[in-house]
Amino acid sequence: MEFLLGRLLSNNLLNLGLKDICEEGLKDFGIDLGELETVEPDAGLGNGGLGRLAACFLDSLASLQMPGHGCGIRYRHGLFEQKIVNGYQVELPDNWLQDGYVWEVRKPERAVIVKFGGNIRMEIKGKNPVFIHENYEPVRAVPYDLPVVGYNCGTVNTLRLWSAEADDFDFSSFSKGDYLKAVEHKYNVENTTQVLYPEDSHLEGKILRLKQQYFFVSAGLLSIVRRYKKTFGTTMEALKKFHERIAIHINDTHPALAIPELMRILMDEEGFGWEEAWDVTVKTISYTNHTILPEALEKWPMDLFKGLLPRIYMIVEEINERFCKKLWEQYPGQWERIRHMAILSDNYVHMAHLSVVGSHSVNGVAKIHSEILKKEVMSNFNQFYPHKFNNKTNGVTHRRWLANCNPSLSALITEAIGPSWLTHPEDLTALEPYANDSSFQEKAAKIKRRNKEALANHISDYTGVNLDVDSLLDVHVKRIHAYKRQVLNALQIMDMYNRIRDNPNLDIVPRTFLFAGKAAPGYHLAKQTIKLVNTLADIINNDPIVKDRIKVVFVPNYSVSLAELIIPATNVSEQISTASKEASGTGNMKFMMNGAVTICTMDGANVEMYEEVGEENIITFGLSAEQVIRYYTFGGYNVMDEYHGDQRIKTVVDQLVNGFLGTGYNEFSDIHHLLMGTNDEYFILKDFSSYVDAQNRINDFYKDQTIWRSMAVNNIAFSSRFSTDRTISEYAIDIWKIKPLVVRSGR
Ligand code: DL6
Repeated sequence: MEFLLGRLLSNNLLNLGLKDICEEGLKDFGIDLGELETVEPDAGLGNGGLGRLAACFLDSLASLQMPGHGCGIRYRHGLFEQKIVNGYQVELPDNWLQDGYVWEVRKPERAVIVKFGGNIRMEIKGKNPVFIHENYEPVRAVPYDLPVVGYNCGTVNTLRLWSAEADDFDFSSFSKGDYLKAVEHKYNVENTTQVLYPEDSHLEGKILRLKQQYFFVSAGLLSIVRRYKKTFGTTMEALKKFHERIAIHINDTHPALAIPELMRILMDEEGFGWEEAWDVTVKTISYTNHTILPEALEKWPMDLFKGLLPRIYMIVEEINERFCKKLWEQYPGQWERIRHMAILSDNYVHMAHLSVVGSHSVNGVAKIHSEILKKEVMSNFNQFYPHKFNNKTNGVTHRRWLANCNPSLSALITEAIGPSWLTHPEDLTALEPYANDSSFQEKAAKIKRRNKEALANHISDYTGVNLDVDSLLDVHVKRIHAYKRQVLNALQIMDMYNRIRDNPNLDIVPRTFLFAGKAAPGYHLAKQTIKLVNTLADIINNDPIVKDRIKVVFVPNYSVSLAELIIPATNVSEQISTASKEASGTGNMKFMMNGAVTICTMDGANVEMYEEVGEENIITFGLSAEQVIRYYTFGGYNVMDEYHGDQRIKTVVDQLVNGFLGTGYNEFSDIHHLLMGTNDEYFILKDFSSYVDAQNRINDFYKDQTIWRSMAVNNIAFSSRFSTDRTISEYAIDIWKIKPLVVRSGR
């Protein structure tokens, strides 16, 4: 449902091998390629990590010459534009299509009709029941195709984005003589793909979102089946082999309706019986879980679901009944267990349960996350279907996130080890000996400084803050969320500030704390966090006692393009989620590839980064996931012990509400409540002391630039496991059973 593409021009030129020559050629006309690139809108059709992962997958699929395509929604408005006014986030619509979009090709001749609402009539034909959908609202789904260009290999796959349009024929007959009704109908239909829901890791049960989900799933499946029949024939025999030639992967549960929709197409349109259709469906579909946060696990009220998708609801009911029967056979009398596993229960349709039951593979996105799924969140399902569960650790495309966004570092790497790492990222390990080579270290450090200068120019244009390019750049960029603990970072900055005020000669290296990220518009705590960071920036940056030794900056409107500017300039990457909560993280990998040192909890893919790079090149702190889970089981810890037991903690917590920040009680009351009122649900105060110690270790390492530079180079050298080339190869072999389709041998 999300593809967070960012800009395509520069990446496409890189993959086509045309970047250098275009840059040179444009120079002759006085055009700077970098400047030209900024004309392209940043396609923000996703909220964060989940959507960006999908975009990285597309790059690796094409670059590995795999026949794999994307299917999504052409939202007229992508993720909102963030402005900061008086320190507060203000949301503006993202009008990314206003000047047209050069990469898309509209294909009206491939449009399909998606049916909503109405009623189902059953007829008996021969001996079999036939279900007829009547009085439905037809919505025309028109595909827009974007080329996905592989790196140096001739493969161009497709990202097909569906747009809702009023169906002309029905439009005129239904609205004859009633102009207003006709306009209203057109508006309602086109509303379906009007906007991306801006909630990240939190889902609201809005009917329009369910409509979006069915819209793109149904359109996608209808077009896949149509193409399949055209290629392999329309006979029953051919269709029974569907799963041998087609693999459909659902990115979280947002497209889970693919399961009942494929059942519907096979049964109602192609004449399959239930058993045959179920066999093909389960063998075709695989599912990735991206979160264990309860508030992000999708469930739809049954009544809403049934009204919008009457035939799909009937199919889900039948899937549920058959599944519960099997559970009953295996666990006779265990009603509670069956209720917990049912797809339909407590008046809701549970989409994660549907996804597990209707697919042949269920994977988490980092080792620790997959284990938590198996042992905690989905332990019942893992016992029932042990063969389905597996892990596929996430990655990022190293071509966009190193080669393209950090061309100078990329050239330095190629100069040292040759260019093979572009297609074989595992070759990056050949950099290891350079970690202690002073000339390489020096060159890498100079590049980092130049990248900081480029970032400093942007920041001064957008925020008026002058970034000290000689300071240690400490970066916390991602969606703003309690579990990602931007608040923990803010509190340690307050503590550092208090220490400098108490002792103006405190021995610390100059540091710039950079934050960026969007808060969901209705998420007050996250919005208060943005205001807190901006308030700290105001106070600290203007305090003469601090004398520029620490600075705080919040860069507005975080996006893929902004990340491409920030990440190459970063020294320290903040990955400080409450252990067990961040399924994987992918920003962590991008920073590592660009030679930042990570400060982190042992959460998500941080654990595997630690395994790869070794404990001497990463800074860890805090509770383990096991400890966190154990605390939850026994009702948490007593926050008062931390508050009264550590004067530093008491001071910073009190400063949130005692006027120290120049604001009244209400300004940061949600944050204060998160810490003291919810008994510190995210273990912010519990991890505080160990986090401050870890920050001090950073300070000490950075003082010795030889050590620091060696850590930076080691991080690049050992980042190769986190390329999506590795991730995609694992999906291809273990789950999809697909092989490269060589167009032109270039690798
Ligand atoms: O798998 C991609 C990405 C992970 O790296 C993040 O750790 C995880 O939070 C994110 N999950 C979501 C969940 N949203 N939903 N549903 O965005 O996935």
